[in-house]
Amino acid sequence: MTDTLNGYTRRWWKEAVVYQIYPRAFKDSNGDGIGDLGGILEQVDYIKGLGVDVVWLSPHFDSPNADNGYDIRDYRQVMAEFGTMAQFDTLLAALKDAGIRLIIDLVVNHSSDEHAWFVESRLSRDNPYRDYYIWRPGDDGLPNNFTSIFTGPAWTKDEVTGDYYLHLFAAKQPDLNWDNPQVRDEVYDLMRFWLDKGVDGFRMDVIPFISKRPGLPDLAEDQRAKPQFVYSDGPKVHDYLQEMRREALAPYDTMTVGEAFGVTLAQTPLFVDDRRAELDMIFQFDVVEIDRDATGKWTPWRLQDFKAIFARHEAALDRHCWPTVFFSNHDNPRIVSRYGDDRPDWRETSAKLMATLLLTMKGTPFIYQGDELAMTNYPFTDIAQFDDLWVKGQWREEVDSGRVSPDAFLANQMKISRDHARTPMQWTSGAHGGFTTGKPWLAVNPNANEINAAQALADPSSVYHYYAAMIALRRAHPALVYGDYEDLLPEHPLVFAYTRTTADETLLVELNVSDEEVAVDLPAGTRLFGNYDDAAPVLRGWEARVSRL
Ligand code: TEU
Ligand code: CA
Repeated sequence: MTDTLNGYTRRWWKEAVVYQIYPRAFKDSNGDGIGDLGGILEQVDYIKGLGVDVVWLSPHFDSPNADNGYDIRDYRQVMAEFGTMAQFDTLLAALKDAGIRLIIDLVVNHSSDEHAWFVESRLSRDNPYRDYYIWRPGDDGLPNNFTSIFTGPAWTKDEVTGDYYLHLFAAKQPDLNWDNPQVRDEVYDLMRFWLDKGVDGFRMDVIPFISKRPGLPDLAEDQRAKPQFVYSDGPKVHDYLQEMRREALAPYDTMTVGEAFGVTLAQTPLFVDDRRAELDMIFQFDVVEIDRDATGKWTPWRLQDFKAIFARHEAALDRHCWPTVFFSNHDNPRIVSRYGDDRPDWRETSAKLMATLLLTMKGTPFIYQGDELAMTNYPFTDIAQFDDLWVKGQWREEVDSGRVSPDAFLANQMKISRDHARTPMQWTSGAHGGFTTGKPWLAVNPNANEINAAQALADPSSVYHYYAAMIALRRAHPALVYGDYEDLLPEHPLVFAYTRTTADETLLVELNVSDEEVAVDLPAGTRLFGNYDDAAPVLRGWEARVSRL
């Protein structure tokens, strides 16, 4: 595919819809309470039924699971709890048979501290692997004021040599030293290992963090609340990504998407402009940060500001750049609880509205497992119910120190916790939502008796079938992929209305982001699809409509 449409070069990954699987929480096939590759294999038809083109698998590599696999001990082994390499190969083949590509999670800003490289590295100052990580002498205390994204200092003193090593995440996630060419060669080598197996590309974990500022200068006072804007802005990141493309990716037909935590919209083209040969796409954090204040706590958001993000992207990204669209992932709360309305009367309608938005916006859409069932946030009431190391770190820092009350802490986590996304997939109304016959590693949401895949598959008007129909609609209308984007009502506080236009057609999307009836003055057009059965003169509560003008 090398032709163009509306000025864009057509590529399969621009036209694809991606489904993200967090294996630990997807489906357990052997009763140990942990999701696994066998479980995914059982559900290939379920995934195929949505009509998605690509699966992104969160880390499936050998790991001690300090951060649920985002701390890799061996990049060439499958996590024993998830299964075997033979099962991985079977899954890859089964997905290909179903017409689905597979991308895997490349976590190479850091490894586990149990990775053989780090085990060697910490042994002595002159170990050949010493320079695989970032060490500084420990005599004068912390080498600089960097903080870990997961709270506390980004340095840990290692008793063997008395030196500190850098970890921008947990202490069990030491940062690799990308300035060492041997490290880069190791990474390109392991990428080829998986590409040679037939994987179709990578989602790259916090990839902008790989280049560190020379001399590791301290964070300024105003950088300390959100250090990601410094960590993502090292001088060599683009050299390394271009080298990675040449050395590892170029011979293969891949898709790459970088998790660009801390990258601004202005910096985005530097990563994704196709003339630079770096990444195909990045995850920009504007949308998922809309309800966070300057310190990262939850804060209410306005529809006008939400809409403005998409208008800014349309203006800032030219025909050489391709966006992504995502409202959730394994690091964020559930879509329907956060942007929709998860009360019983509106849960399904508002989840369908969010599906309409996700699948009619410009950019490759990413669906996170369970959002196609309109799964909701978990009703957490106690710190003991959480699994995420980040929540536990924040609790120690804020509650144990007496700065924040337990109630205030829990109220905030109810809004933002990553664990909302990580509770097990709800397959049936049976015990543990049909996720496992054993004891699940994280509790299943008590609403699984009503909200589950068996129910959704049986109900033609379910959110699952709505996703499938929206994906089919997107496939049938190239304007929904490549069309120009224009916001028709940027100042409206309740309605999001926009067009997607190519030379061949103009589609109008109308979304009432509220439970009130609203009348808007927009052209009528021919109704193609929506979350109510019929056309009406007003937009009803959480109504979503797609029409052709
Ligand atoms: O996330 C990077 C990251 O910084 C997020 O945890 C971010 O802090 C959060 O989304 C802000 O809302 C990646 C992975 O997605 C995450 O699961 C890992 O824990 C982290 O890297 C470390 O590998
Ligand atoms: Ca299992």
